[in-house]
Amino acid sequence: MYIPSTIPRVMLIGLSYPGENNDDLVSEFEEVESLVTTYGGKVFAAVVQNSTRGDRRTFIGHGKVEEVTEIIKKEEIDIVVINTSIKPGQIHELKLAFEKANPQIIVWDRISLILEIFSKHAKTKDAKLQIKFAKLRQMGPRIYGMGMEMSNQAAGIGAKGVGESNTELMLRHWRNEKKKIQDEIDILSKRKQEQIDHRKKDGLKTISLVGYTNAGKTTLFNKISGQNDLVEDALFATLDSTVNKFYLKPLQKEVYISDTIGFIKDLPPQLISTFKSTLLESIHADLILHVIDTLDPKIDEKIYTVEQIFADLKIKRRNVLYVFNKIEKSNNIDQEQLKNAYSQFSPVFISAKSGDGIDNLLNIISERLKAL
Ligand SMILES: Nc1nc2c(ncn2[C@@H]2O[C@H](COP(=O)(O)OP(=O)(O)OP(=O)(O)O)[C@@H](O)[C@H]2O)c(=O)[nH]1
Ligand SMILES: [Mg+2]
Repeated sequence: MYIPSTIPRVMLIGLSYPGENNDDLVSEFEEVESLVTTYGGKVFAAVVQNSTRGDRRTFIGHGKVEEVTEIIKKEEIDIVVINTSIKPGQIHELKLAFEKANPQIIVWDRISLILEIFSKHAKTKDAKLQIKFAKLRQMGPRIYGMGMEMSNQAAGIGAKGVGESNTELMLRHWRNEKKKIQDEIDILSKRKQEQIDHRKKDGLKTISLVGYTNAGKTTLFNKISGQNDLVEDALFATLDSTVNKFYLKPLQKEVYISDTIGFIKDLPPQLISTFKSTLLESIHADLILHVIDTLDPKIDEKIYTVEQIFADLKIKRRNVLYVFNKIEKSNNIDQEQLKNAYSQFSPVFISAKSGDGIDNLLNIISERLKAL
């Protein structure tokens, strides 16, 4: 197949964990590969490194660095993605080493890759700022400062204070930038909070859709609210949240519904706190629909991941309703077993695609909202 050169050629470095079986390893690779696809790249090579290696300087260790460098050259790799989170200094070291094979090489860890995806898809000012902030934090003063050094050279500015070393200068610059963005985010968050309060005063209830990425939240959002938002078989297409008003027939009232970013395993806590402003909408909803892909072989693990994030965000469990989606295809799934396992979350079974179970879901939502 002919691949145009505009599609970045990506190499993955996966981690194998002690006691991990092959299936787990394969599914981790599949997940990171779909992240790469969502980014717009294509995977041309992959290697595995033992997670316990943890070399201080390069994380993967000297031997692996050599091996990867060889492959970068042979496969003409543009981006190397290491599927875990590592220190900015280690990313820097890896980049220096891999530059021997490709002077333009880009090295990302898992968080950087996620941030790049968000960057590509962010539409609102709020989302863009949050990403900028997370990236800044992710890079750390040294890598961020390297960009500054170059731009200062180019612009001929030597704005160094008396007795200030380069490192101090970079740190100061990095801190100032962070503060500036944080202030802007705070202003927007405040405004958003005011909108939420305003809606509350209207007396209209809000329901929000949350869940693991690709569960079908946006499909359900479109189905219920009659919107036509982007649905993609891709991991979290967007960081923005969308709110729409619709008439909830059984309740005979209008309600708000919000759709937002899908969660993912290993979304680092610092990212969650950065995206809190985006998630405000969900946190403050009267009812949260946790949308679940019933076809997913890793269903329990993904439910658990989302639960963990709920806990981080201090979302009350009694506000959560489990919505098992994609049932039109899940012939082999034991609904009774899921019902029993998650009985405390009043599980509902639907297909956002075919419309199966949607009327029942709307009835249940109405009952829950009435009871508030
Ligand atoms: N078979 C089937 N596929 C569905 C159903 N609902 C959604 N999908 C598919 O699942 C994929 C993901 O759907 P989205 O609605 O974009 O999922 P999402 O939860 O919004 O994903 P993120 O925004 O990435 O978090 C798409 O390919 C949908 O067509 C369903 O009821 N049945
Ligand atoms: Mg979506």
